[in-house]
Amino acid sequence: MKIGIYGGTFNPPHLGHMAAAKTAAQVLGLDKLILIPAAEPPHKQLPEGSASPEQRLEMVRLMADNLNMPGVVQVSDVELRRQGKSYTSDTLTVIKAFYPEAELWLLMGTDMFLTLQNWHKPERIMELAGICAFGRTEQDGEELFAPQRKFLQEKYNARLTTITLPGLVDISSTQLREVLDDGQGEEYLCPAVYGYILMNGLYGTKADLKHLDLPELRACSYSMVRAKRIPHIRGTEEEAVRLAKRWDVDETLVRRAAILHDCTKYLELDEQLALCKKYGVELDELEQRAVKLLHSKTGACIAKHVFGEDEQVYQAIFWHTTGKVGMSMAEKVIYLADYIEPTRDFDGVEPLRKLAYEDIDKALLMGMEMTIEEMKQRGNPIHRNTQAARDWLCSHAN
Ligand code: DGI
Ligand code: FE
Ligand code: FE
Repeated sequence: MKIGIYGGTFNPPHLGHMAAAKTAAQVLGLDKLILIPAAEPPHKQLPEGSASPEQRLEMVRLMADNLNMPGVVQVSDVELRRQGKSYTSDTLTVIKAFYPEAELWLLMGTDMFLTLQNWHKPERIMELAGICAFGRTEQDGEELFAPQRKFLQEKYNARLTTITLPGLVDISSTQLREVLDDGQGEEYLCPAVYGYILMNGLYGTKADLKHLDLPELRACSYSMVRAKRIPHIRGTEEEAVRLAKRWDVDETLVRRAAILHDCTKYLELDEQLALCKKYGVELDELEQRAVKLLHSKTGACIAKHVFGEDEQVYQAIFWHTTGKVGMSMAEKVIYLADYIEPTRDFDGVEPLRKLAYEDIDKALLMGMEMTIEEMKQRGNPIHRNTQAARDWLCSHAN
């Protein structure tokens, strides 16, 4: 088994780290790639205004999830759990003990590679792991790389490889931190990581969460969900805008509702219940135990209280899972967009898509009847709002 180890301060993790991780995994043929944020880097003090170790760990987790390499990429908090400076030699020792048969590769950027002999216990590092250095281009630093390679090979008998990163994102975390407080730098970050930075006011970003532009609102939403849900949220936004154009509904309203509609989807039941309590949402008996029915309510609360969205956005999110009697056009659009957006794939989605642009009420009725049918098949209780919405549409869709 080949295992890559990619450590660093990740303050913050950016697209350059992502490209390096992806390329290294491919080029080296890694079975596993472990990302390890350092608690206290040995070679430098963390600058003032840095994110805390826990926040850096959280950002690395977001980046890892967004690398979309399940089963390969994982994040380790070994260095955060260890007291004192984060020495790579210690970390490699721990990993080697855990995977005694594995071939380890330590990944690092150019600067680190050129100073490897100055690290704590370099002989131990190179005994435990091969070194994989990233270059920007084929020629990049070759005049520096070549003598360094020769030196490390002769002195430490090191296993070395260099990989070039095509289209490397030319930014450092240092530069990024400098521009983030001016509202720049978004293009160098994975949206979910950028959203996390904004929501936590890191690096001097003091975004007014109540008046975010669309890209920032998207970033915040994506930072709250698993990466695999993002295509669905993007799809819902797209579909909602198309439906809004067709049915003459406010585009911005449905866009903002779609962006946020599933933002609390991954909260546990106890967290959902706590939010409902905090924001005074009353729940019936079924809702208190059916966690899937709660994210629409808590999502609406976050939209209103955290992001300052208006009542219509709140309502559209609130009713997106069950529907209700007397739905507004915006509520209908969000309900349907969620149902038929381009990444949805189930029996009957095509006729439903067609119908949504011909007769929105008939499409809604069809959607609700499909949901009811599915609930019955799965043995799930049908919520009274789902049933009432269906009956209401049945009485006036024809
Ligand atoms: O959040 P999404 O997956 O995009 O879609 P959604 O908000 O429509 O949620 C769908 C889930 O909600 C699905 O797992 C079934 C559940 N659900 C919808 N209506 C009812 C329901 N569950 C019960 N028990 N009763 C309902 O009436
Ligand atoms: Fe949902
Ligand atoms: Fe959804």
